[in-house]
Amino acid sequence: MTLPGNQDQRGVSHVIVQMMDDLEDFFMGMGYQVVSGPEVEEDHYNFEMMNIPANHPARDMQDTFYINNELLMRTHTSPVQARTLEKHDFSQGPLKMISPGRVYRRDTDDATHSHQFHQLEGLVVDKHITMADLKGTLLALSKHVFGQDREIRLRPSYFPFTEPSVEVDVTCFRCGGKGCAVCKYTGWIEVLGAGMVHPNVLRNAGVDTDVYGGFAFGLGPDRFAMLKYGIDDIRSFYQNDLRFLNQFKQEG
Ligand code: 2U9
Repeated sequence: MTLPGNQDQRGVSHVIVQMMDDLEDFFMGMGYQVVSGPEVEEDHYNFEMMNIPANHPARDMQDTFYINNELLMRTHTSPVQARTLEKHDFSQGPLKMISPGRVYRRDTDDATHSHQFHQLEGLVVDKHITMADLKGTLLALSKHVFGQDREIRLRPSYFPFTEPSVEVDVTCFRCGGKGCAVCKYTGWIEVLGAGMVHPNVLRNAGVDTDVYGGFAFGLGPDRFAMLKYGIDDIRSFYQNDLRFLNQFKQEG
């Protein structure tokens, strides 16, 4: 009776789960639905539907773990969006969705690469969607995550599934854009990829491209958490060391 009781250890949401929860809240507040899908995916949805046919050079950068010729570990969460777009009934309104989840690549693990990491992709398809809609959305997102004073810039880039495609930089949250070690003295930090959905991708999903268009973006919750908390090694997320994980205890 007089012995001290056993103190239960209180668990902590994984820091990447916390990051994804926060992003989900942000996008749900703007009317997006959150959709998940299979991690073992068909080649058809992971590559063919995304305008990456067999022998496309982009397959090299997205080499993955193959179960057999048709089944693989998904290399991005885009197939969730392709599946949702294919089923979407536009007479019920526009499609606004995000797909957070785990993805896989044939990569050698080091401080900035992991064979398994996370993505959160977004997709909006409706009539009269422009690049201004994309830029406003990404600015609101960047301010939400990195601070209300942030600005963004879009640089031309290439993805098979968007045209035009952009890479998105945010002004450095540490120095405000003056230049420091965090932004490698450029004032800018690359945080996102995005673009207007390629007409081939819309047509693959049965969407009438004379009427509908859209934008899409992708970000890495691992990278976002590394930037936010100054974590220098992505492998820390996956080693389950409680001394690391317990540093991200939430309030309350
Ligand atoms: C559909 C149509 C278009 C998703 C997109 C990106 C740009 C992108 C990377 C950023 C860092 C992934 O986490 S990351 O490695 N993603 O740059 N993703 S546009 O485009 C889509 C998705 C689905 C149907």
